[in-house]
Amino acid sequence: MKIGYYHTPTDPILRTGVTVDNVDIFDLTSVGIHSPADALEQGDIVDRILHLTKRSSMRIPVANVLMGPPVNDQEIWAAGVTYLRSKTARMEESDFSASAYDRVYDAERPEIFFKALGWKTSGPGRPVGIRHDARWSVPEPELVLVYNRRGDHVGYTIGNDMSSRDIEGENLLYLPQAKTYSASCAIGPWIRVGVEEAEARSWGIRMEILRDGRQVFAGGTQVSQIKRSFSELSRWLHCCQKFPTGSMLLTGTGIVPPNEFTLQAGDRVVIEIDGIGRLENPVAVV
Ligand code: DO4
Ligand code: MG
Repeated sequence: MKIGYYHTPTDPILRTGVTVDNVDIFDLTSVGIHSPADALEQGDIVDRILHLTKRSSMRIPVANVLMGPPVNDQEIWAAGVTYLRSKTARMEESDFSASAYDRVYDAERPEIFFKALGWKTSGPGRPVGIRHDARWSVPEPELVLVYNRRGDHVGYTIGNDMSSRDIEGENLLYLPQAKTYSASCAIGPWIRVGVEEAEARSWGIRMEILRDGRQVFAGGTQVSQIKRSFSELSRWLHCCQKFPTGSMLLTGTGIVPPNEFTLQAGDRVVIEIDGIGRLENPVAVV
């Protein structure tokens, strides 16, 4: 079951919807669920939402709607150096801080950093940003853990942790500037619910980058390559802080384009995660 925000070509107002078969969306706004976050507060989400779909009078083909980011005012955080590939790439890009990546990969405490606020994220089809003062910009396709306001892990979505590798590589203290700027985070379109960690760990993640309609990068990884368990990441995210409107955690990247590759304005980034779907965004300079 997947929950998201949708609108129709003739009505720009976002409504909450659910699909079970990827063919039809049942409208949940008409039965009192005003946001995906509201849906995630329902006890026993899958049964409760299935029950509500029986009362929903609106049913629309998925092919006829446009999707928004499934997020409102949640905080978006990100874990880093959770894949061996990410550790190696970051040690290569930095002269002075290489040992920091090496140590955090094996440390008990993971790297977790603030990424974005929900209202600042780009939904499907909306531009993701590359900084005008960066020379080396890459997308980071990541599985996202979704939490309700009690801190329960209730779903999964797709995220893009856009990053300026030259700025991060120059000095690790520049990490917030390399990671957090306008349109630096894309999320969506769907939140998958009712899936245990073991099943999510069997999913593949793929990314393709298109330039003038031609593929200039393609790569893939497996969720199973994430070094840390989801409960471990969740525990550290919620250690010493609460999120009264819910939160999301990007779980790190395992797909890194070659060092000579940098994104350009007009590129399209396409990310697919089995079990969730596809997130596609054009790239723009900010
Ligand atoms: O340490 C810097 C960021 C790491 C990151 O974003 C990742 O591994 O995905
Ligand atoms: Mg990342």
